[in-house]
Amino acid sequence: MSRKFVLAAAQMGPIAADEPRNSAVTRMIEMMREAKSRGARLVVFPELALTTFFPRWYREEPEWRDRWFETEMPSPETRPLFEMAAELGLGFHLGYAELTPEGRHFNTAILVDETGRIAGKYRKIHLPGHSEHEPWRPFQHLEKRYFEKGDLGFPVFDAFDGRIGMCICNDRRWPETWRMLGLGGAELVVLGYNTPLHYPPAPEHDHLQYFHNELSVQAGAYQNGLWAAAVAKAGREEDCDLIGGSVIVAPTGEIVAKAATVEDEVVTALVDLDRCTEIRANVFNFSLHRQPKDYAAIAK
Ligand code: CDV
Repeated sequence: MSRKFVLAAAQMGPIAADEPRNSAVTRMIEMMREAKSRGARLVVFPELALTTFFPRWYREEPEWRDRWFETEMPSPETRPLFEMAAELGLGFHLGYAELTPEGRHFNTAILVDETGRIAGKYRKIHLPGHSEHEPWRPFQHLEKRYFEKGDLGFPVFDAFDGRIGMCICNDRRWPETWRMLGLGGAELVVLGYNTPLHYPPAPEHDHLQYFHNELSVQAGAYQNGLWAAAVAKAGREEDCDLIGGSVIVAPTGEIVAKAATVEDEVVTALVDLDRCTEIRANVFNFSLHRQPKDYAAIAK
């Protein structure tokens, strides 16, 4: 049985602070139609794809924070995405802010299959930034204030005739993320990101933001012999420039599709999950070559 399918990366341009959820959803539905017209089976949307990247502001009122969060999925505003998935036979990956019935806040992503059913959920583990107001910054990065660390580990799901893993934005910079997903048997890792072009703690690295994105995703894919799709929310969002550069990467580490704009843009690639074997049966054959007894410090 062939395990080839067309994968779509649906980069999104900026979402204004006052842009309602249904506007973002309408943009996503348009990109789902575009992806389907190119034969896609799965479309990947960015991190926190329903709203502006709200951790860039410091606010103390809990009501201010909670307005950015989803208390149910699907909700009346997001249900059209699920209905469109079922109608088109097109799965999707969506990042959003999750508020649980117990009052817990997570930076979350879900994988939805071609019938519109949630097939998997991940909650971001490597939360970047800071938890207190830092007025010297031109914009804040308060993920450590508004979210708690994910509590689901790095699960891998059976879907799309393969094994699919997820991570979110800053997770992609960590080799541990990719190795955990690789050890879980992931053949495709999908992720979204909101990465500012300017990094206030180390502005001398601003010109490297696109490079570090590609470096991280290409290394993660190659060193674990898996496909990866990394998808941006891009462009000038509320006075903050976010990088684009959404990519689909093969298990060899090669970029096979790449966005060219910082706007809503769909890029596609033909993904053959059986190609993971090229790497996994050879240079990164885990059972043959890994030496976990020598890696104890990594888990300490
Ligand atoms: N949303 C993110 O996780 N952004 C981080 C920034 C702060 C460095 C990233 O890794 O792109």
